[in-house]
Amino acid sequence: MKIGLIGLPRSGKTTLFNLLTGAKVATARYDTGRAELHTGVARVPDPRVDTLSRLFTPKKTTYASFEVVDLAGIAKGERAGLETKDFRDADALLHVVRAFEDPALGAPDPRRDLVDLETELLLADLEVVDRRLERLVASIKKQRKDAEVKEQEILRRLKAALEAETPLRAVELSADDAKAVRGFTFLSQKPILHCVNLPEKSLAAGPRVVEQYGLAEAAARPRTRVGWVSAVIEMEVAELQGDEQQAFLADLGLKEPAIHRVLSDCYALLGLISFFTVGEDEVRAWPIRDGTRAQDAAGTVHSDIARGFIRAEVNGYDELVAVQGSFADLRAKGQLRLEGKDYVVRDGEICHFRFNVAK
Ligand SMILES: Nc1nc2c(ncn2[C@@H]2O[C@H](COP(=O)(O)OP(=O)(O)OP(=O)(O)O)[C@@H](O)[C@H]2O)c(=O)[nH]1
Ligand SMILES: [Mg+2]
Repeated sequence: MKIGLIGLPRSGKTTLFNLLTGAKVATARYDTGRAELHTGVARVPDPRVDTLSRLFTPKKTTYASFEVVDLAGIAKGERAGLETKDFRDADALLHVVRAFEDPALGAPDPRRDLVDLETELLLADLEVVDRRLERLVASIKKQRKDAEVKEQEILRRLKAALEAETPLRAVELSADDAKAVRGFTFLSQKPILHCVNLPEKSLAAGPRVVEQYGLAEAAARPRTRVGWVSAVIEMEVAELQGDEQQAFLADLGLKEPAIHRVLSDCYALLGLISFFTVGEDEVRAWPIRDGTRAQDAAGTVHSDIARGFIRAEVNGYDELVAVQGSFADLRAKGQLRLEGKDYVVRDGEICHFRFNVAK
Protein backbone atom coordinates (compact mmCIF):
# COMPACT_ATOMS: atom_id res chain seq x y z
CA MET A 1 0.00 0.00 0.00
CA LYS A 2 1.27 3.40 -0.93
CA ILE A 3 0.57 6.97 0.08
CA GLY A 4 1.43 9.91 -2.17
CA LEU A 5 2.66 13.20 -0.72
CA ILE A 6 1.13 16.09 -2.56
CA GLY A 7 0.92 19.83 -2.11
CA LEU A 8 1.74 23.21 -3.52
CA PRO A 9 5.46 24.00 -3.91
CA ARG A 10 7.44 24.53 -0.70
CA SER A 11 4.69 23.41 1.63
CA GLY A 12 7.00 21.02 3.47
CA LYS A 13 6.40 17.74 1.59
CA THR A 14 10.00 16.61 1.46
CA THR A 15 10.56 17.61 5.09
CA LEU A 16 7.58 15.43 6.01
CA PHE A 17 8.77 12.65 3.71
CA ASN A 18 12.07 12.57 5.61
CA LEU A 19 10.21 12.43 8.92
CA LEU A 20 7.87 9.67 7.79
CA THR A 21 10.53 7.47 6.27
CA GLY A 22 13.69 8.40 8.18
CA ALA A 23 15.27 9.48 4.88
CA LYS A 24 17.55 12.49 4.53
CA VAL A 25 16.56 13.96 1.18
CA ALA A 26 17.57 17.63 0.74
CA THR A 27 14.60 19.96 1.16
CA ALA A 28 13.72 22.91 -1.06
CA ARG A 29 16.12 25.31 0.66
CA TYR A 30 18.98 23.42 -0.97
CA ASP A 31 17.01 22.20 -3.93
CA THR A 32 18.29 22.64 -7.46
CA GLY A 33 14.74 23.15 -8.68
CA ARG A 34 14.76 19.84 -10.54
CA ALA A 35 11.60 17.81 -10.15
CA GLU A 36 12.48 14.58 -8.39
CA LEU A 37 10.44 11.71 -7.13
CA HIS A 38 11.44 10.12 -3.84
CA THR A 39 10.14 6.82 -2.57
CA GLY A 40 10.55 5.32 0.88
CA VAL A 41 9.00 3.13 3.52
CA ALA A 42 7.23 4.47 6.62
CA ARG A 43 7.11 2.41 9.79
CA VAL A 44 3.90 2.65 11.83
CA PRO A 45 4.57 3.12 15.55
CA ASP A 46 2.36 0.85 17.64
CA PRO A 47 2.56 0.62 21.45
CA ARG A 48 0.99 -2.85 21.23
CA VAL A 49 4.01 -4.09 19.29
CA ASP A 50 6.28 -2.59 21.95
CA THR A 51 4.36 -4.39 24.70
CA LEU A 52 4.35 -7.74 22.87
CA SER A 53 8.05 -7.34 22.24
CA ARG A 54 8.64 -6.81 25.99
CA LEU A 55 6.63 -9.97 26.74
CA PHE A 56 8.28 -12.25 24.17
CA THR A 57 11.80 -10.70 23.96
CA PRO A 58 12.11 -11.85 20.32
CA LYS A 59 15.27 -11.65 18.21
CA LYS A 60 13.46 -9.29 15.88
CA THR A 61 10.58 -6.83 16.18
CA THR A 62 8.86 -5.65 13.02
CA TYR A 63 6.35 -2.83 12.78
CA ALA A 64 3.71 -2.46 10.08
CA SER A 65 4.77 -0.26 7.20
CA PHE A 66 3.55 1.35 4.01
CA GLU A 67 5.23 3.03 1.05
CA VAL A 68 5.50 6.78 0.59
CA VAL A 69 6.15 8.71 -2.62
CA ASP A 70 7.14 12.36 -2.58
CA LEU A 71 6.43 14.37 -5.69
CA ALA A 72 7.66 17.84 -6.67
CA GLY A 73 5.19 20.60 -5.74
CA ILE A 74 2.10 21.05 -7.89
CA ALA A 75 1.75 24.77 -8.65
CA LYS A 76 -1.70 26.15 -9.38
CA GLY A 77 -2.47 25.50 -13.05
CA GLU A 78 0.48 23.12 -13.52
CA ARG A 79 -0.71 19.58 -13.39
CA ALA A 80 1.91 17.78 -15.46
CA GLY A 81 3.54 16.24 -12.38
CA LEU A 82 0.30 14.49 -11.54
CA GLU A 83 0.79 12.10 -14.45
CA THR A 84 3.75 10.36 -12.77
CA LYS A 85 2.96 6.66 -12.63
CA ASP A 86 4.32 6.06 -9.11
CA PHE A 87 1.97 8.71 -7.99
CA ARG A 88 -1.14 7.59 -9.90
CA ASP A 89 -0.65 4.18 -8.31
CA ALA A 90 -0.90 5.64 -4.79
CA ASP A 91 -3.77 4.27 -2.69
CA ALA A 92 -4.25 7.50 -0.76
CA LEU A 93 -2.92 11.07 -0.69
CA LEU A 94 -1.21 13.01 2.07
CA HIS A 95 -1.71 16.67 1.26
CA VAL A 96 0.76 18.98 3.01
CA VAL A 97 -0.77 22.43 3.53
CA ARG A 98 1.48 25.34 4.45
CA ALA A 99 0.45 27.40 7.46
CA PHE A 100 3.92 28.80 8.25
CA GLU A 101 5.31 32.09 6.95
CA ASP A 102 7.52 31.98 3.88
CA PRO A 103 8.65 35.43 2.70
CA ALA A 104 8.93 34.16 -0.87
CA LEU A 105 5.35 32.87 -0.96
CA GLY A 106 3.41 35.48 1.01
CA ALA A 107 1.03 35.01 3.90
CA PRO A 108 -0.14 31.43 4.43
CA ASP A 109 -3.76 30.61 3.65
CA PRO A 110 -4.43 26.90 4.29
CA ARG A 111 -8.04 27.09 3.18
CA ARG A 112 -7.18 28.70 -0.15
CA ASP A 113 -4.35 26.22 -0.75
CA LEU A 114 -6.58 23.29 0.10
CA VAL A 115 -9.20 24.45 -2.40
CA ASP A 116 -6.55 25.16 -5.06
CA LEU A 117 -5.02 21.71 -4.72
CA GLU A 118 -8.39 19.96 -4.78
CA THR A 119 -9.23 21.97 -7.91
CA GLU A 120 -6.08 20.72 -9.64
CA LEU A 121 -7.08 17.14 -8.82
CA LEU A 122 -10.61 17.72 -10.11
CA LEU A 123 -9.35 19.28 -13.35
CA ALA A 124 -6.85 16.48 -13.91
CA ASP A 125 -9.68 13.95 -13.54
CA LEU A 126 -11.98 15.98 -15.77
CA GLU A 127 -9.36 15.96 -18.54
CA VAL A 128 -9.15 12.17 -18.32
CA VAL A 129 -12.94 11.80 -18.34
CA ASP A 130 -13.41 14.18 -21.28
CA ARG A 131 -10.73 12.48 -23.36
CA ARG A 132 -12.26 9.06 -22.75
CA LEU A 133 -15.81 10.22 -23.40
CA GLU A 134 -14.80 11.68 -26.76
CA ARG A 135 -13.36 8.32 -27.79
CA LEU A 136 -16.38 6.43 -26.52
CA VAL A 137 -18.80 8.60 -28.48
CA ALA A 138 -16.85 7.93 -31.68
CA SER A 139 -16.57 4.24 -30.98
CA ILE A 140 -20.24 3.79 -30.07
CA LYS A 141 -21.25 5.61 -33.24
CA LYS A 142 -19.31 3.08 -35.28
CA GLN A 143 -20.48 0.03 -33.39
CA ARG A 144 -22.64 -0.12 -30.31
CA LYS A 145 -21.09 -2.26 -27.55
CA ASP A 146 -22.96 -2.68 -24.26
CA ALA A 147 -19.83 -2.39 -22.11
CA GLU A 148 -18.92 0.92 -23.73
CA VAL A 149 -22.43 2.29 -23.34
CA LYS A 150 -22.28 1.36 -19.66
CA GLU A 151 -18.87 3.00 -19.26
CA GLN A 152 -20.15 6.13 -20.96
CA GLU A 153 -23.05 6.28 -18.53
CA ILE A 154 -20.74 6.04 -15.50
CA LEU A 155 -18.28 8.58 -16.85
CA ARG A 156 -21.07 11.07 -17.57
CA ARG A 157 -22.13 10.79 -13.96
CA LEU A 158 -18.56 11.40 -12.80
CA LYS A 159 -18.22 14.33 -15.18
CA ALA A 160 -21.30 15.96 -13.68
CA ALA A 161 -19.85 15.57 -10.19
CA LEU A 162 -16.48 17.00 -11.22
CA GLU A 163 -18.13 19.97 -12.91
CA ALA A 164 -20.01 20.62 -9.68
CA GLU A 165 -16.57 20.62 -7.95
CA THR A 166 -17.31 17.41 -6.07
CA PRO A 167 -14.24 15.20 -5.64
CA LEU A 168 -14.92 11.66 -6.85
CA ARG A 169 -14.18 10.26 -3.39
CA ALA A 170 -17.52 11.80 -2.38
CA VAL A 171 -19.42 10.05 -5.18
CA GLU A 172 -21.15 6.78 -4.29
CA LEU A 173 -20.42 4.06 -6.83
CA SER A 174 -21.62 0.46 -6.85
CA ALA A 175 -18.84 -2.12 -6.59
CA ASP A 176 -19.28 -2.96 -10.29
CA ASP A 177 -19.16 0.67 -11.40
CA ALA A 178 -16.13 1.36 -9.23
CA LYS A 179 -14.39 -1.62 -10.81
CA ALA A 180 -15.24 -0.42 -14.31
CA VAL A 181 -13.42 2.89 -13.77
CA ARG A 182 -10.59 1.71 -11.50
CA GLY A 183 -8.11 1.74 -14.37
CA PHE A 184 -8.35 5.53 -14.66
CA THR A 185 -6.73 5.96 -11.21
CA PHE A 186 -8.70 9.14 -10.62
CA LEU A 187 -6.84 11.46 -8.25
CA SER A 188 -9.84 13.09 -6.59
CA GLN A 189 -11.14 9.59 -5.84
CA LYS A 190 -8.22 8.69 -3.58
CA PRO A 191 -8.78 9.08 0.17
CA ILE A 192 -6.98 12.19 1.37
CA LEU A 193 -5.43 13.48 4.58
CA HIS A 194 -4.98 17.26 4.58
CA CYS A 195 -2.09 17.81 6.96
CA VAL A 196 -1.67 21.43 8.02
CA ASN A 197 2.01 22.27 8.48
CA LEU A 198 1.84 24.69 11.41
CA PRO A 199 4.26 27.46 12.34
CA GLU A 200 6.39 26.58 15.37
CA LYS A 201 4.66 29.09 17.62
CA SER A 202 1.14 27.81 16.84
CA LEU A 203 1.69 24.20 17.78
CA ALA A 204 -0.74 24.41 20.69
CA ALA A 205 -3.52 25.26 18.22
CA GLY A 206 -3.11 21.87 16.53
CA PRO A 207 -6.23 20.22 17.92
CA ARG A 208 -8.33 23.21 16.79
CA VAL A 209 -6.87 23.41 13.31
CA VAL A 210 -10.20 22.75 11.53
CA GLU A 211 -11.97 25.68 13.22
CA GLN A 212 -8.99 27.99 13.12
CA TYR A 213 -8.51 27.76 9.36
CA GLY A 214 -12.14 27.21 8.32
CA LEU A 215 -11.63 23.67 7.04
CA ALA A 216 -14.87 22.15 8.36
CA GLU A 217 -16.45 21.69 4.94
CA ALA A 218 -13.48 19.76 3.58
CA ALA A 219 -13.12 17.76 6.80
CA ALA A 220 -16.75 16.59 6.62
CA ARG A 221 -16.35 14.93 3.20
CA PRO A 222 -16.21 11.14 2.95
CA ARG A 223 -12.77 9.52 3.05
CA THR A 224 -11.23 12.85 4.06
CA ARG A 225 -9.30 13.73 7.20
CA VAL A 226 -7.62 16.85 8.49
CA GLY A 227 -4.49 16.60 10.62
CA TRP A 228 -1.60 18.80 11.67
CA VAL A 229 2.10 18.80 12.35
CA SER A 230 4.96 21.27 12.54
CA ALA A 231 7.53 19.64 10.32
CA VAL A 232 10.36 21.84 11.57
CA ILE A 233 9.64 21.04 15.23
CA GLU A 234 9.29 17.36 14.43
CA MET A 235 12.77 17.42 12.93
CA GLU A 236 14.07 18.66 16.27
CA VAL A 237 12.02 16.03 18.11
CA ALA A 238 13.45 13.31 15.86
CA GLU A 239 16.99 14.29 16.77
CA LEU A 240 16.37 13.69 20.47
CA GLN A 241 15.93 10.36 22.22
CA GLY A 242 14.54 8.93 25.43
CA ASP A 243 14.15 11.30 28.38
CA GLU A 244 15.45 14.29 26.45
CA GLN A 245 12.79 13.77 23.81
CA GLN A 246 10.09 13.32 26.47
CA ALA A 247 11.12 16.55 28.20
CA PHE A 248 11.11 18.48 24.92
CA LEU A 249 7.67 17.08 24.00
CA ALA A 250 6.31 17.96 27.43
CA ASP A 251 7.54 21.55 26.92
CA LEU A 252 5.58 21.66 23.67
CA GLY A 253 2.50 20.24 25.37
CA LEU A 254 2.70 17.00 23.34
CA LYS A 255 2.46 13.45 24.65
CA GLU A 256 4.22 11.92 21.69
CA PRO A 257 5.79 13.12 18.44
CA ALA A 258 3.05 14.54 16.19
CA ILE A 259 4.45 12.48 13.34
CA HIS A 260 3.21 9.33 15.12
CA ARG A 261 -0.34 10.56 14.71
CA VAL A 262 0.28 11.40 11.05
CA LEU A 263 1.58 7.86 10.53
CA SER A 264 -1.43 6.26 12.23
CA ASP A 265 -3.80 8.53 10.31
CA CYS A 266 -2.17 7.52 7.01
CA TYR A 267 -2.45 3.87 7.98
CA ALA A 268 -6.16 4.25 8.74
CA LEU A 269 -6.68 6.29 5.56
CA LEU A 270 -5.22 3.40 3.57
CA GLY A 271 -7.91 1.22 5.14
CA LEU A 272 -5.31 -0.88 6.97
CA ILE A 273 -5.49 -2.65 10.32
CA SER A 274 -2.87 -4.89 11.97
CA PHE A 275 -2.82 -8.42 13.23
CA PHE A 276 0.18 -9.72 15.12
CA THR A 277 2.31 -12.83 15.11
CA VAL A 278 4.43 -13.51 18.18
CA GLY A 279 7.23 -15.87 19.12
CA GLU A 280 10.81 -15.97 20.26
CA ASP A 281 12.10 -15.30 16.74
CA GLU A 282 9.90 -12.39 15.85
CA VAL A 283 7.08 -10.19 17.06
CA ARG A 284 5.49 -8.64 14.03
CA ALA A 285 2.58 -6.45 12.97
CA TRP A 286 1.07 -7.37 9.62
CA PRO A 287 -0.95 -4.84 7.66
CA ILE A 288 -4.21 -6.12 6.17
CA ARG A 289 -7.26 -4.40 4.79
CA ASP A 290 -10.15 -4.21 7.19
CA GLY A 291 -12.42 -7.17 6.37
CA THR A 292 -9.66 -9.62 5.37
CA ARG A 293 -10.41 -13.36 5.80
CA ALA A 294 -8.08 -15.53 7.87
CA GLN A 295 -6.81 -17.42 4.85
CA ASP A 296 -5.88 -14.19 3.05
CA ALA A 297 -4.30 -12.83 6.22
CA ALA A 298 -2.20 -16.02 6.31
CA GLY A 299 -1.20 -15.23 2.72
CA THR A 300 0.41 -11.96 3.77
CA VAL A 301 2.77 -13.98 5.96
CA HIS A 302 3.52 -16.54 3.24
CA SER A 303 1.64 -17.85 0.21
CA ASP A 304 2.37 -21.45 1.31
CA ILE A 305 0.57 -20.84 4.60
CA ALA A 306 -2.51 -19.61 2.72
CA ARG A 307 -2.36 -22.58 0.33
CA GLY A 308 -2.04 -25.19 3.08
CA PHE A 309 -4.29 -23.32 5.53
CA ILE A 310 -5.97 -25.56 8.12
CA ARG A 311 -7.01 -23.34 11.03
CA ALA A 312 -6.03 -20.08 12.67
CA GLU A 313 -5.47 -19.95 16.41
CA VAL A 314 -6.70 -16.49 17.32
CA ASN A 315 -6.80 -14.46 20.50
CA GLY A 316 -7.27 -10.86 21.52
CA TYR A 317 -4.39 -8.55 22.40
CA ASP A 318 -5.74 -7.57 25.84
CA GLU A 319 -6.30 -11.20 26.85
CA LEU A 320 -2.74 -12.14 25.92
CA VAL A 321 -1.27 -9.20 27.81
CA ALA A 322 -3.41 -10.03 30.86
CA VAL A 323 -1.74 -13.47 31.10
CA GLN A 324 1.74 -12.07 30.40
CA GLY A 325 1.96 -13.80 27.03
CA SER A 326 1.22 -17.31 28.31
CA PHE A 327 -0.68 -19.27 25.66
CA ALA A 328 -1.09 -22.14 28.15
CA ASP A 329 -3.02 -19.78 30.44
CA LEU A 330 -5.10 -18.52 27.52
CA ARG A 331 -5.99 -22.07 26.53
CA ALA A 332 -6.89 -22.92 30.12
CA LYS A 333 -9.20 -19.90 30.23
CA GLY A 334 -10.79 -20.90 26.91
CA GLN A 335 -9.59 -17.67 25.28
CA LEU A 336 -7.67 -19.29 22.44
CA ARG A 337 -10.11 -19.64 19.56
CA LEU A 338 -9.79 -21.91 16.53
CA GLU A 339 -11.08 -20.17 13.44
CA GLY A 340 -11.62 -21.32 9.85
CA LYS A 341 -10.52 -19.75 6.58
CA ASP A 342 -13.49 -17.38 6.26
CA TYR A 343 -13.09 -15.86 9.71
CA VAL A 344 -12.64 -12.08 9.42
CA VAL A 345 -9.51 -11.04 11.32
CA ARG A 346 -9.91 -7.99 13.56
CA ASP A 347 -7.46 -5.25 14.46
CA GLY A 348 -5.05 -6.24 17.23
CA GLU A 349 -5.69 -9.99 17.14
CA ILE A 350 -2.80 -12.38 17.56
CA CYS A 351 -2.86 -15.17 14.97
CA HIS A 352 -1.02 -18.42 14.71
CA PHE A 353 -1.73 -20.30 11.49
CA ARG A 354 -1.83 -24.07 11.29
CA PHE A 355 -1.04 -25.22 7.79
CA ASN A 356 0.09 -28.20 5.83
CA VAL A 357 1.75 -28.00 2.45
CA ALA A 358 1.43 -31.15 0.38
CA LYS A 359 4.66 -32.26 -1.27
N1 LIG B 1 9.07 27.63 9.32
C1 LIG B 1 8.84 26.45 8.81
N2 LIG B 1 9.47 26.09 7.69
C2 LIG B 1 9.24 24.87 7.16
C3 LIG B 1 8.34 23.97 7.77
N3 LIG B 1 8.31 22.84 7.02
C4 LIG B 1 9.16 23.05 5.98
N4 LIG B 1 9.71 24.29 6.07
C5 LIG B 1 10.68 24.88 5.16
O1 LIG B 1 10.07 25.14 3.93
C6 LIG B 1 10.99 24.89 2.84
C7 LIG B 1 10.39 23.90 1.88
O2 LIG B 1 10.37 22.62 2.50
P1 LIG B 1 10.29 21.28 1.63
O3 LIG B 1 10.05 20.18 2.58
O4 LIG B 1 11.44 21.16 0.72
O5 LIG B 1 9.00 21.59 0.79
P2 LIG B 1 8.43 20.80 -0.46
O6 LIG B 1 6.97 20.88 -0.34
O7 LIG B 1 9.03 19.46 -0.57
O8 LIG B 1 8.93 21.72 -1.65
P3 LIG B 1 8.93 21.34 -3.24
O9 LIG B 1 9.35 19.92 -3.37
O10 LIG B 1 9.90 22.31 -3.82
O11 LIG B 1 7.52 21.58 -3.69
C8 LIG B 1 12.26 24.41 3.49
O12 LIG B 1 13.15 25.48 3.58
C9 LIG B 1 11.82 23.92 4.84
O13 LIG B 1 12.83 24.00 5.80
C10 LIG B 1 7.69 24.36 8.97
O14 LIG B 1 6.93 23.60 9.59
N5 LIG B 1 7.98 25.60 9.44
MG1 LIG C 1 10.02 18.48 -2.18
